[in-house]
Amino acid sequence: MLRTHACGEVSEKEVGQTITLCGWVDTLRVSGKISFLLLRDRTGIIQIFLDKTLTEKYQHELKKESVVLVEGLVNKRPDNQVKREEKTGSIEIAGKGIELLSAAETPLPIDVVAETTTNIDKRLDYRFLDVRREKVKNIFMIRSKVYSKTVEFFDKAGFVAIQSPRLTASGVESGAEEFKIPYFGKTASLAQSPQVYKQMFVVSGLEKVYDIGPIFRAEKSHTTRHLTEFIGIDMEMGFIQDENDVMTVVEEYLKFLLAELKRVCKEELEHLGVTINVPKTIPKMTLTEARTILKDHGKILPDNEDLDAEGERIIGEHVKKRHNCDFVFMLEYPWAKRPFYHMRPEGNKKITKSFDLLFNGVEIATGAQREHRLEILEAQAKEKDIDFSKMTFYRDIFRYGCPPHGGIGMGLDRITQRLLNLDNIREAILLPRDPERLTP
Ligand code: AMO
Repeated sequence: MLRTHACGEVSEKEVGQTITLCGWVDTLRVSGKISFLLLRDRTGIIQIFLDKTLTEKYQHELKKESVVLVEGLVNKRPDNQVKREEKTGSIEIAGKGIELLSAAETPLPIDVVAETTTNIDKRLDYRFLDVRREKVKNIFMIRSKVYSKTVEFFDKAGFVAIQSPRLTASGVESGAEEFKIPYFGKTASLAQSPQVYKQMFVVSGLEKVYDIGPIFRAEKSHTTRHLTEFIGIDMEMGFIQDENDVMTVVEEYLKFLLAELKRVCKEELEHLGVTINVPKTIPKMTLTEARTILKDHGKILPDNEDLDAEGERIIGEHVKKRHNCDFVFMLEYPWAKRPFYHMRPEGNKKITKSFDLLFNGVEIATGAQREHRLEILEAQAKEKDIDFSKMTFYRDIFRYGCPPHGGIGMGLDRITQRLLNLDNIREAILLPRDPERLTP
């Protein structure tokens, strides 16, 4: 490796040692004939003292954001010089030699400063520079842990990781718009969900599967919660009694995830000013109950309608007040609004055995028990005017021994957005895709 230490990891233990650091020039403060270089890498910022010779040689070369290698001696700093923003505040490096590895052009296209006034579009155009800001970096450090802790949970809970195809012959998620692309003289669709495949591999005998990967939706939505490409966390499990079994696993997952994030992302969360509340249990509410609450807020939700964004917000606030919980499972969605593969309870054809999960008043997941009885599934498809005979490979799943099963699809980007109270989902994904944005 080029360096012996990372900037944020040098401590008083290294005093007296000569070390090598690499990083970006955060600031160069020239003070008369000497200067102080604040060198930054992923772990933090460290101060390097440059004497007259090094200052003369480098003061015009060390432009902000240039990448340098510094060799120097670790010294203890007098207390009165310690700057709070520097993680390694009690020590500084006496520079012995500098090598400019890559000069940054000036001016920088966006501000690489703690608080920027650059608008989000410009920041996204130069996302690799935007991520050099600590706040933005922390969002992605936390998102990375949301991903890895999700894998850890499902792995420990006995789920099998599958990676289903994203190039598909036809759409698999009824209701969601498909991106069509040319495919060797045919037309393919980019997967709008791994729905078919996760059910298929429960039926294959793997019993419990999860699939984390990109999902494509050709929706012309210009909202703060929709993307055309997002990361889905999908799971499916067999031999369930009903949809409550799925919700139980999801509750365990969230408790694990949030407790682990609190533990492993302590510093990042503190820096972002985010407090995580791990729920003891997640309350459940039917849409019928929600209708009454909404009515009290002057909002009418018709029988066959889904919650809209405002409805979700009102319910989220109600649950927070009543149960002191950031989450709520919403139950019994109307058949009119759910896909044909959701199971309906015995004796009530108007609702489904499905649920949504709201996090701080925004939907982050949809789940259900699936209809596994072929004749009923065929009849349900017919009711929704879907030609089931054309869905041969989906139909086959139910023909050769299919356990009762159910699952859920969650959005990694939405979880991150809600967790960190970000106004816009675009802040929670490195390179968002929406109807206007296809670059970088
Ligand atoms: P659904 O379409 O509700 O359900 O999607 C599941 C979850 O995916 C996320 N999501 C999105 N995130 C960002 N941008 C979008 N355009 C977007 N669309 C959806 C949300 C949402 O809750 N097959 C079912 C899941 C299942 O039943 O298992 C499905 O895809 O967080």
